[in-house]
Amino acid sequence: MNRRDFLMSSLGMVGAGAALAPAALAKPKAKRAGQGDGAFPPGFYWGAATAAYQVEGAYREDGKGESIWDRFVLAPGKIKNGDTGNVACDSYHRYMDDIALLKAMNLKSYRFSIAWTRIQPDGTGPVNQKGLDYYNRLTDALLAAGIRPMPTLYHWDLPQNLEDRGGWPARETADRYAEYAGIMGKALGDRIETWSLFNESKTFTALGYNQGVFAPGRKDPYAFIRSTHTVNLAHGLGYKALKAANPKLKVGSVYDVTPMIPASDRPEDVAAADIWDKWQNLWFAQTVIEGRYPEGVFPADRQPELLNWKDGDADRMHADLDFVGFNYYSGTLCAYGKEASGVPLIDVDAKWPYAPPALETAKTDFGWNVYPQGFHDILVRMHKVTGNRPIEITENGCAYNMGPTADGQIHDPQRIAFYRGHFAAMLQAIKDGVPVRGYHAWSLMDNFEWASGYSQRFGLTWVDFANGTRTIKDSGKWYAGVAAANTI
Ligand code: IFM
Repeated sequence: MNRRDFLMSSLGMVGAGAALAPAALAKPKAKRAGQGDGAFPPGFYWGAATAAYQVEGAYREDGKGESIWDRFVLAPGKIKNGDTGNVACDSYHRYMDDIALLKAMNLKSYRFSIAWTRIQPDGTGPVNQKGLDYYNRLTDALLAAGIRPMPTLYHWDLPQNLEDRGGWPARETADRYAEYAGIMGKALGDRIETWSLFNESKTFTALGYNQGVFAPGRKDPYAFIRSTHTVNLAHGLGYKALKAANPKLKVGSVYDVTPMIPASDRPEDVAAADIWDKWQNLWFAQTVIEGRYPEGVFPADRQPELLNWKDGDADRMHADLDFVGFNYYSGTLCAYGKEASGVPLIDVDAKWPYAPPALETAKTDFGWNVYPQGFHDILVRMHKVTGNRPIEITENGCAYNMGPTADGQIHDPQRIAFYRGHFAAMLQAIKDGVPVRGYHAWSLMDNFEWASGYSQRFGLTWVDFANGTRTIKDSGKWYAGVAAANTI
């Protein structure tokens, strides 16, 4: 899509309050899908997602070790309002409440993550049985409720001990990760079939090692680039460890993707979009699936040194993923420029063309662009990389922060509008041949939103963080209807 088409489609969404009007968001796609033709494929998994550090709390209970987030939240000024995940939604104790929410919303899949530090408090060594027991309980309760457990092994909470030994920039961390993956495959593989290796590799490496705004808070571009390679190695090694634990396991991974839209037809802007597509969308997903990096991001003669590449790494990082998870939040407009993005540059990439002007769309309360068309477009784009593998939407959602009104209910029409528009876009992608088999809303409930603490609410359920009580929002009730009918 060129800039003019893009802007027209974006402006179409923001005109005169259209962001609040579900019909306006859904209209173009609904027409293309055909009236009354809003059915999803039979057996489609409707679900919701959370992550361990964001919901569990119990940060020192039952032998849990310290993670980089347990440490990072203590650094002054890093987290809005000084919030921490020490208690969060208290899901470690209230997981049955969470399952009741899933049931009330008619959901058949729960994507949660496992805290490595509950299993191996130091990221290496013997298993902490009490930590494992928690995930045994959660798994068994989900299965009893008829809900598929879909764990992610790593959602950003590296054991602090491994960070002290070098963290993700150190190759050893990939070996430790594979050991942990094997432990989990053996422990839960008899009951859980579908496993995700990592959540959003590009985000936790960049924000944690380059920009310093996520744990562990480092600002070292060279360490950052190495960390991306270790994470790719860990994908391959972790995949093999899970398969060795139980060959029947279906192993995938979760990538956050965004359509890169050239800001103009100028060749420089088109090149900017192309290189950022490789760096942001392909660097992990395509690399793992194909066992090779996309060309042209770094100068070929310097790449091995930058990555700390060793003979045999192509095989080590390769993983013939059984499915792929995609997280989608918004689109990105790309224009040629230098340093305007605030992304620190290193000497070899001083020519990286990247200076994203703001997308001209409606915004969520977090300031993120509402751009459902991009959901369709990025699915069609990534399908070219993932081939016939099944795709699951592992996250999609929006932060709107309205709370209970006098009636005790949470009226959040903006969130319903957001979802309605994105479901229409996803359905169109399915009709266009993208094999999407499941969808997980982010999030089942309001939770700890990393550096923003509790200030941004992504939940279908309102959580009162003073006492942990949960109230399903209007959007959650609406979603329950979609899930039951398997149609929009
Ligand atoms: O809360 C996060 C989640 O942990 C990873 N994906 C994006 C969400 C919203 O920022």
